[in-house]
Amino acid sequence: MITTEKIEALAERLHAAEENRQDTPSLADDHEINVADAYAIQDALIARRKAREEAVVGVKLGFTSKAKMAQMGVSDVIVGRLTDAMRIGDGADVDLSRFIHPKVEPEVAYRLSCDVHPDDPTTNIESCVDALAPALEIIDSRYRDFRFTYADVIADNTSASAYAVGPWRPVEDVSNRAVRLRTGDTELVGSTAAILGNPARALHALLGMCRRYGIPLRAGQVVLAGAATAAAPLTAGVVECRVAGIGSVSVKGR
Ligand code: OOG
Repeated sequence: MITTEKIEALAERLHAAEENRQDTPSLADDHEINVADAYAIQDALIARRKAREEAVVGVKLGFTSKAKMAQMGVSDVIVGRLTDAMRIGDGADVDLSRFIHPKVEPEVAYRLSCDVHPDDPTTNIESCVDALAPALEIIDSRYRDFRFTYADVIADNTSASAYAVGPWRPVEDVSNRAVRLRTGDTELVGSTAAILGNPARALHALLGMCRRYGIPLRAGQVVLAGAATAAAPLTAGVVECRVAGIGSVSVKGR
């Protein structure tokens, strides 16, 4: 376990990288950080966003798909926080100059209808979900060349940077739906089954992680269940995620 001073210093380094749009080397190059330290750094990073008047509006899962695990060379699920400053309207423009080296991923979003109490063993997270939607997540690792260890990426709030959610609709089983991510010159095709076999499983994984790391889940928050394909570079032009039977969401890079 590293000291509180070290946690604050490393959070400051990642926060400055995000604010200045300037990448930074992996923390693991010169620090020994375990997973608990990494979540503590993430907490300190979120405290800085709150000090900047941002509100936490949801959570996101990462590495819920084998394609993403293989792309980034890691093997376990991670959780990060979404703030209101990260939200982009469906169809809205997104200014590419606010990022370092953004990538985009097609996802499924869930909406929480009640506060979830991770410590209560009787909690049924699925009964606290009232809607789902197609979603796009923009990841923008603060690390040089997206090169990071498992602890690094947790500390960096799991590369969370921006997201857009399409029209909400009632919850249904979306365990095996085709997912298409279309950007200017790339089309990636996958399935919701890539998300832990069924995106609903991501909710259970989330509950376990929130229990372990003391992350609160509140009514109205959004849960991004994780990418259904590998990530594609975010470039100028329209980017669309379409999930069979539940619709689409897009943003326009400028
Ligand atoms: C980490 C974030 C991965 C996902 O859906 O798997 C992620 C990264 O690849 O930079 O959000």
